[in-house]
Amino acid sequence: MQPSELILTPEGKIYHLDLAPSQLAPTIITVGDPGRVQMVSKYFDTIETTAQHREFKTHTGTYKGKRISVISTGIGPDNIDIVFNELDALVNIDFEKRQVNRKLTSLDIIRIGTSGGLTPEIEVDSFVVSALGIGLDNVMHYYDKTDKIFNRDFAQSFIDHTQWNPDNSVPYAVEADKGLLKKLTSGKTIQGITITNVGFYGPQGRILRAKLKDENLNEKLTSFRYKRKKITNLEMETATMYGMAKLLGHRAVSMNAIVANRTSGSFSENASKTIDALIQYTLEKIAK
Ligand code: R1P
Ligand code: URA
Repeated sequence: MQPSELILTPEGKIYHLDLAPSQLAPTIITVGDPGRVQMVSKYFDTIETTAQHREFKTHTGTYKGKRISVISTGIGPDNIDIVFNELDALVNIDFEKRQVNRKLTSLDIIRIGTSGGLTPEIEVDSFVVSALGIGLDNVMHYYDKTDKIFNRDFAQSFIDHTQWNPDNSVPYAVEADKGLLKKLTSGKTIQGITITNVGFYGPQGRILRAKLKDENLNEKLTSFRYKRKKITNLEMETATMYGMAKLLGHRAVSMNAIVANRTSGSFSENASKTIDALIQYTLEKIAK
């Protein structure tokens, strides 16, 4: 692998994450906000590594004896392409030989993020575990061998129902890792279907001053059903994470703190408290 493809720093660290292979734990929590890294690591018993380059901040340590890395991805699917390729490189590429390892390693990757609820039942301050992500971004379409990863029937049904504008993207659907989904689900969570889109305003149907081509998009998302299941929430990373994880042989699940409800127009009065509760819930479940 050429230096232009596998980019390493003079210290032998992967370029964007600024991490060496020994600094990454096999269980990784991703958060969007770099400020949320410390909200997670403050619960660790120990912190062995801290790193930051651009929006990618990492703390690696232990929680109840389990080694965990918490990494911020920043906002959006484009950053997920960077983070997932570099996480995979840290465990599956020999940086000295610049070759893929013969024996591959699978990581457990758990997102703790914020999200907007799409139906009245998905109340502000609730926790949604995404059983499936619908990707309205295009990151996955650059990769080969996605046929076995995508749920084509689901995506087609979504395209038909929404009369999806092909100028926007080609929607795809990917499931969570079943083992992690089960582990992170309880009576405190709702299993849902999560839409991942490329923006927060227009792509999520928010109108401040710029007019939208389709002002009814969110209504179409709310009325969509697949085998009687509804779309529950909107955010900006989950489907891309699920696609990249499956493509590279890792396990991923996305935990959503619902901070807004798009049908009632409400926003959490104490989003930090809800995020903190989801962090504590997720850490407890991972440590078991
Ligand atoms: C938008 O405000 C951001 O919040 C959500 C979205 O996915 C997007 O990244 O997640 P985070 O709170 O993890 O950043
Ligand atoms: N994050 C999003 O992407 N959308 C919301 O409505 C709330 C958080």
